[in-house]
Amino acid sequence: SFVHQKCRNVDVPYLGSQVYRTSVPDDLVKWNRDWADYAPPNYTDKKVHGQPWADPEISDQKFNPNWNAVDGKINRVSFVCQYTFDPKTLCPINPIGRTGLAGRGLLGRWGPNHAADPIVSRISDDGHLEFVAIQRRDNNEWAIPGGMVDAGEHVSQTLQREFTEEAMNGNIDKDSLKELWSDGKELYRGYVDDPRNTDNAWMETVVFNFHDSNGLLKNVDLQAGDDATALRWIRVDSKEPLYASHSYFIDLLKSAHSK
Ligand code: RP5
Ligand code: MG
Ligand code: MG
Repeated sequence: SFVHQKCRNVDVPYLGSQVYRTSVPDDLVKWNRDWADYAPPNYTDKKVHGQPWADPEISDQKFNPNWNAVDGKINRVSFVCQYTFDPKTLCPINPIGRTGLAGRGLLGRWGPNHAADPIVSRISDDGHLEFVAIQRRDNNEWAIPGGMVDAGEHVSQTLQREFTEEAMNGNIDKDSLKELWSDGKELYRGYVDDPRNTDNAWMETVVFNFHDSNGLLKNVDLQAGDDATALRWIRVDSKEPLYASHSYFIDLLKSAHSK
């Protein structure tokens, strides 16, 4: 079964910090494997505290979320399973297993943090399937231009908003891509092996493909914006390393187009 890798990296400190994860061997990822002395560092970035997009501390008396449910405007349902809780800290437990770090790191929500990933694709003039990729400002890796689902936002809005922000530098020329957005196909929904994941907070996403069969993007100025510092088309067969689980999502894109 699937074990996460990128959120167990011990070669570098956790993004934006000096904190190193406890090294978790493959065979001790699952929580049901005994590891009596497991005591990972507890780390939540200061930037997270007090943000409108972030939860309070678990111990905060005023914080009474509806776990495993749509909690007002926040989706706390996991695509993976009904998550459980650490009996000592009462924090939600990563359904894939240990990551070597407790707390939330850079993530705002305890439990699932929901994102959406728009894969905008086309066939190049010389016949290759390719997609719009951006370079992330936080760690310079190439990625699908995805982002977090805002409170109360519908996933279909997140997909368009994030693409517009990160790959069109905010140019709101909505109508030119109307046809593209109306014909999305879901490729994936579930856990993301994101390097920011912790034992108590993790990324989940919905991945949609918007394939430009009609050359609509020829009339659109693609340009990196917001959290993206560069943009380019990447061929699906380039084997180029991508952020988090994004290579897997591109494999799904490839299969969807080879049918
Ligand atoms: C990944 O992080 C998701 O697949 C999505 O691409 C991204 C969302 O986070 P930000 O881009 O907003 O940092 O796990
Ligand atoms: Mg974004
Ligand atoms: Mg993003």
